[in-house]
Amino acid sequence: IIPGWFSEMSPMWPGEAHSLKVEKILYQEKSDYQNVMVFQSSTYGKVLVLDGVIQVTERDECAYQEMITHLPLCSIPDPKKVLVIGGGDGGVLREVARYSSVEQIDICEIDKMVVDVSKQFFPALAVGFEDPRVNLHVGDGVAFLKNTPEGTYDAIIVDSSDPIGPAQELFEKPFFESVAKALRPGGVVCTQAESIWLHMHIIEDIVSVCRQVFKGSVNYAWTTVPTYPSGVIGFMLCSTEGPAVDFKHPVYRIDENSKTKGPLKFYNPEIHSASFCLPSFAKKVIDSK
Ligand code: AAT
Repeated sequence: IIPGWFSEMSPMWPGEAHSLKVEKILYQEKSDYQNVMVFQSSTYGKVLVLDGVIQVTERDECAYQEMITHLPLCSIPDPKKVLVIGGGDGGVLREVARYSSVEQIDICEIDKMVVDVSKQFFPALAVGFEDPRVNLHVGDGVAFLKNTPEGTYDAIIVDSSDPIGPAQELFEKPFFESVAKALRPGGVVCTQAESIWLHMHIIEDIVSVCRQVFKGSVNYAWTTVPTYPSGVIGFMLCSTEGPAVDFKHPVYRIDENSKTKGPLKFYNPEIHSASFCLPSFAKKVIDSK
């Protein structure tokens, strides 16, 4: 441990720890679910940390929030009802709000403290909560989906933390089954699906569960996020039985000239298609499932 630096250590990435220089610790509290910390870093702006794991930094949040949102929403023609699980910082909501076709945005975040801390320290993320289409539910995403009527959503985005702690069930088969039920035929899901460098064993399990549960298509995409472990993070993109979804060729393009929202920083249609190209070692495992 280096004094004045934050090092991200976890049994999920043994033997390595990415570090950021700390200017100032701005917040530190224990919620009902996890330790919540915010610090000012020297090079990535403000950083939100839950149970010692980096969730967002001001500098690279665009890569994650834009990809986890626009990969699913640009893959279907006119998304209307969207559910976000996790994502209490509001960044994904901000991106969903770019679609004029969207009529309803539900979010189920387990930890109210994440929402409050984001409103206090991350206004550029929490702005997502200001959209009038947003309905915030504070609770467990697993329970929320169990009570969702069948066929409710066009798209579900699972912006969850790692499978140690409150997000564990969000990586298990019963959860994926309730996601599939809550989607309309030909509806899409995008879930945070860890790193090909660190978690091939977890990815392998998720892919094989998804192939059993989702009768449309099942795909893995990935992107770079410098402050996530190993610098990359992936997503599972699946669709339910119904109108076919070709994830690799986006059908909808966002109006980047919209005066209120401003231009995208990371996502574009080329990077959308490219994110499904996998290195050979990962392709071999994922295709074999
Ligand atoms: N956009 C920020 C990135 C995140 S945040 C993950 C959120 O999921 C957290 O706010 C956490 O409180 C919430 N969460 C965890 N478990 C549940 C649950 N069961 N139901 C609802 N919300 C939940 C993800 C960062 C990924 C980090 C990769 N190393």
